[in-house]
Amino acid sequence: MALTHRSSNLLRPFTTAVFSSTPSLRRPFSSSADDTTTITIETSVPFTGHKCDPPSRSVETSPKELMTFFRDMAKMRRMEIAADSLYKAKLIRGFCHLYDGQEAVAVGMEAAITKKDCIITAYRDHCIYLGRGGTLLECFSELMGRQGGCSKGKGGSMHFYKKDSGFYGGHGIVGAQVPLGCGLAFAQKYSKDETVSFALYGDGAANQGQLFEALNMAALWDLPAILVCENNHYGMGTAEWRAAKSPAYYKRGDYVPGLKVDGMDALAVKQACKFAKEHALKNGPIILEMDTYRYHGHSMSDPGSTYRTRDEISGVRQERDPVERIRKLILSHELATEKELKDIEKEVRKEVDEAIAQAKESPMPDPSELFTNVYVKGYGVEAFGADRKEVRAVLP
Ligand SMILES: Cc1ncc(C[n+]2csc(CCOP(=O)(O)OP(=O)(O)O)c2C)c(N)n1
Ligand SMILES: [Mg+2]
Repeated sequence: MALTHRSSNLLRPFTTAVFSSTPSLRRPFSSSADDTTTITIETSVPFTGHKCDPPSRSVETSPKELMTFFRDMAKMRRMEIAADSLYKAKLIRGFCHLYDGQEAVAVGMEAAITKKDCIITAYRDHCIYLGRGGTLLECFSELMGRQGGCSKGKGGSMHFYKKDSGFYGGHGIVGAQVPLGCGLAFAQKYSKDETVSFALYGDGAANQGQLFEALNMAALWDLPAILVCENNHYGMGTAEWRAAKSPAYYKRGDYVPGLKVDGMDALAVKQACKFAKEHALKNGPIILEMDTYRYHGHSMSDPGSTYRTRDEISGVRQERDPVERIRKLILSHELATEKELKDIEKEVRKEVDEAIAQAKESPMPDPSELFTNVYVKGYGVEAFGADRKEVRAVLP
């Protein structure tokens, strides 16, 4: 049996059903005059609901939002490609899980919520951090273990945080962030501040027991918790159908409503997250299954080509790529020319290169920092830096 069994639905072509409420006039992206004009776009595929009536496929957007989606996703894509090179050059060490392919989830979710709403995720966290308003400089500094990083260079790739805009990490234990996310939702309900928490997890994590325990409590107490299953169809090298008896993750909450969403379509993600926020504030938890795809392997040690075919990867790139989808929408609505979009990509590339150069100037954490922000103090244990020479200290 081929390993890609049951994955043919990964290749779903873009819809051609795109319509606008305004005449398709040429609007240069640099002009802000009609940036807020309403454009109505149909999502690529309909939403599928479980114990709820799904929202409409017609999503309202604007030239400004589409241009922002394009720029933000291009920036995320470029950041991850640059991280790949930095890893290969040994400037990033340890774990590193890249998000390219899944960008529409990060930008679509942000477009539906505020920074008072909380997000918590697993280790594939770089782009979520950027979406929360983090800078490229903080990202690259953290990735390279520098003081200028969002966790002062002590967290690395898997542990990005930004509490001032409701981002609670960056977690390495599969599934463990889901109960924490429900705890955030408990605090939000307790303080009556009308905000919600998004707890992101993968299709592999969806089989974890603690997820169901947390969901039970969230449902009992009507917590404003939105569980977002980023179904990229693989947990490390294991295809979803080999790990899950039912890979219909949006239905796996049983008594909790769910929605299946095209996670490669930023506008569908926005619509679903808006719907979920309204639902969660009124009725308690809901599950969103985002049908998405990661182009890279699971982590830097996985070439990502032994358990899936190259045709599958290039097929998704050609048919469903989230950046290309927005590019096509912008071009078909004549909001910018191909050249203008290429120029944005060039600008983004420059921003990324500059951030990397600046991050390299940031010093490594001081050895005295080895023992701060940890729960348990050492017992005279010796600690070393990555190369076992540079940083060396004895835990107090
Ligand atoms: C409790 C636990 N078990 C196993 C691992 C090893 N592990 C790390 S990632 C991963 C796969 C998770 O896949 P998925 O939830 O689909 O997320 P994705 O990597 O696809 O984003 C596993 C088994 C772990 N980190 N924690
Ligand atoms: Mg997965």
